Amino acid sequence: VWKDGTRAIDKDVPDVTKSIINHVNTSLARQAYNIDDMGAYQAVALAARDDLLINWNETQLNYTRKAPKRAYYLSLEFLMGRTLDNALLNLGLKDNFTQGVDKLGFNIEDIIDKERDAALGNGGLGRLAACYLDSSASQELPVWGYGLRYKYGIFQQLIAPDGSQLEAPDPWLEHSNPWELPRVDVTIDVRFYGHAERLDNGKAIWSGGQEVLAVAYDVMIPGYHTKTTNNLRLWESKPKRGFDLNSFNAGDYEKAVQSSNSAETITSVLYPNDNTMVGKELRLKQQYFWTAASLNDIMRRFKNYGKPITEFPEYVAIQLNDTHPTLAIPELMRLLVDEEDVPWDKAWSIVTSTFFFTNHTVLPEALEKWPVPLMQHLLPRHMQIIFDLNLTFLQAVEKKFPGDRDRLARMSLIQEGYPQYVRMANLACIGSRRVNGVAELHSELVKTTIMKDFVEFFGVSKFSNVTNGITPRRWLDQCNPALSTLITETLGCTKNEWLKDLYKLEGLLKHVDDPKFQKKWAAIKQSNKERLAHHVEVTLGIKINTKAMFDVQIKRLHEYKRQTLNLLGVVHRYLALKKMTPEQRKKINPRVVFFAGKAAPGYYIAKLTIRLIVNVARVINADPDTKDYLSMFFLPDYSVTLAEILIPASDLSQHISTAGTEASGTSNMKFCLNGGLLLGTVDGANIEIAEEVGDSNVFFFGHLTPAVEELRYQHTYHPVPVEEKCPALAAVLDEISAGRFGDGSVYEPLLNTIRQGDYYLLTEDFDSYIQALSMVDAAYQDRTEWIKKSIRTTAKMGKFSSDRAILTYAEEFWNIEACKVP
Ligand code: 26Q
Repeated sequence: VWKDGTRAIDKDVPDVTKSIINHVNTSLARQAYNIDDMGAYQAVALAARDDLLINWNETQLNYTRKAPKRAYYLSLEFLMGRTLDNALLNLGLKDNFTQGVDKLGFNIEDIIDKERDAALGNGGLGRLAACYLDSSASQELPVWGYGLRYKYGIFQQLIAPDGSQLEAPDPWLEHSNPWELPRVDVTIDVRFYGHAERLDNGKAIWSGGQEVLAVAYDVMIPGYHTKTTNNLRLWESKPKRGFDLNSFNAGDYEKAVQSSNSAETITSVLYPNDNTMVGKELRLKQQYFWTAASLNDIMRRFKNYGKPITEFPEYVAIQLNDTHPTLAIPELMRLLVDEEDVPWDKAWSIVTSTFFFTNHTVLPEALEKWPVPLMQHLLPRHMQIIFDLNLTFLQAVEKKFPGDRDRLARMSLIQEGYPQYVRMANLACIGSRRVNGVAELHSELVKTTIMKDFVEFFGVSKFSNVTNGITPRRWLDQCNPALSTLITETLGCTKNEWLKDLYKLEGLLKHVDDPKFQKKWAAIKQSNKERLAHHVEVTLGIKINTKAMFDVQIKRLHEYKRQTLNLLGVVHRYLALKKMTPEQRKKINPRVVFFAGKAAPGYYIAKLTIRLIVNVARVINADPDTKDYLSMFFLPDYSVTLAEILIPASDLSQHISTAGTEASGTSNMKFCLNGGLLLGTVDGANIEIAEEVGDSNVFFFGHLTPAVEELRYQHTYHPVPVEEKCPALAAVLDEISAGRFGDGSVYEPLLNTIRQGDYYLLTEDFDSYIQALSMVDAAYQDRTEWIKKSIRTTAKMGKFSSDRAILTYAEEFWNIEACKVP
């Protein structure tokens, strides 16, 4: 029985073994005595799925009966990772399954390890969506996710012999996926191309073109210790008609299957770009296919409530995860005006009461814009709607700011030129009730930069902040079970209580000075470091000194995230070590620096950065003078699952973006929750983390956001050579150029981004970065003080639970309430 009085699923150990054996015999059609770990995983997953399904059915039935207002989270990315361990923990069945599996002669951790990640996302934005689903279900909120069922998730990363990144496909569905339920009965027609004919009063008829089927696959999302099990609906594209019979009968088989192939292509692969816009037609097709199918589905469900269409916003809230689903705005207009006969103005008021828009970046290269000719061709009716909306909108702007032509040009949904472009952020803004950023600083930047004109037009109250969060279930209880147990013992409340009210972690502060507690805390960190070292030894065949400080930077490769700064810092340290005598070196604390992360396949500089990291690592790790004091690793194929091993093992993590560029960051929260200290710039959520834990428990460096613009101006119009600006950095660059880490000419394009222009301001921040690293070294010398900082950090992470974030969305934006399963 859970604390709230609801019953957990009853499944004792004999029930568990019975159910697993049953699935081996029936679902897998195999013999129980002849099963390997992979077969065992499949049977165990099916056994857990049975329990999820019971809860899922009851939850959905309850929603249908009670007909509450619902919220929908539209995201092109859901970076879920593995499911089995999470499902067992949320169901409260981990112990019984562990024992049951043991009785059958297997080890639960080995079985868990057989599952492939569901990697339907690039990075932060996709993982945030996954954390929000976990929190919605855990808070018993009627929230569904909508996304695409990509056949291939984010590519697998390999490292070539020369150190560069190679990409391989991620066929994650090769083995059947027990966590999805195909809903062949839920299919929706989606139209592309064709012709839109205007009628009176704003209506039109859209016909012809290509029709594609969207087929629903449902993924169960269990809440932590609650019956509520929500739904993530992913769409797969399918041809509407098998193949073109006319061509087939004429003997042209290639042409006969062409159009069905093009239908299947839509959901074949996740675009591997993160924080850069790529203007490919297929990507726009994905966006429309997904928003059209989702809105149609949402509309059908709303109609089952039997309410008048004008009450749509009383029962439906839709959150747009960045601009990727912005086509949902003209699509809902089309459904209301063309298909439901709602007058244009009424339709617009329904639309603008339904949508909410989250912005995740202010970087200009990441803001989505689509060529008008492309959109006209693919979605002729939507292009009409956008032009009509724009006309009315610009008239209103003109009325409020008469004669301000520059303002009109900036605010227009259309960027003029040849070709014209549709500005998706502007459309998302005018079509939504509220707009939010993802951390305090970022939300201020949204208001003062990309949305400044819109703040002046709509008023500031439309714009706000919801600082991101992470689920403590996956990012502490699941990935760091020993720490979770120690916390539960220490706090004197149940695990359920603190995992659902993370502010309770503050209770750890009482124990900061207790040497026994400190010792246990340190021992857990140590064993997590050994777990990581073991993993690296098994997968890469490399031995790691676990007595060293583990210093970790894991995130997508991007110039603004400045992995290069970290790398150049390591080279600087290496050169300094080389100059020391053996006696001097002995005083140095050994350090192991870990990097991991993928580069977009078309991002040349990011890929070159990986290549340099790998080749610097080779030289440093092989140098007998220094290798006991400094080593460095690039761990290939970063994933949610690898993060779950790396994060609990880190002493220090780096979040060192140029101030004002990282909207929030969420791994910073994960490291701190696991007692890793933070080395970072005054950017994104780093600032709020420091506010919580206190300045003395984080290591900050670098210029602040307001300085960045001025410095960039200086770099452009009054450049100063690196040798003058920052001699220490110039020396490092020269060593690389001179070939100390392999042919230096290979890296010139990367080094030149710093020597010329230096848009991300490495030369401005290098000295203070090196200084911050020395302060880290000094702090690590006093191990007891370090452990205290670590405890204090974890204790103050309450704010960063995604439960807090999702409740803010639910209460302040969506106006939805918990809907408990009776
Ligand atoms: C857009 C158009 C075409 C192709 C790809 C894209 C695209 C895809 C992914 C643009 C952006 C993304 C992903 C962005 C992202 O992950 N942003 C991160 O979001 C996190 C959650 O809010 C923040 O913590 C990070 O700071 C932010 O970088």
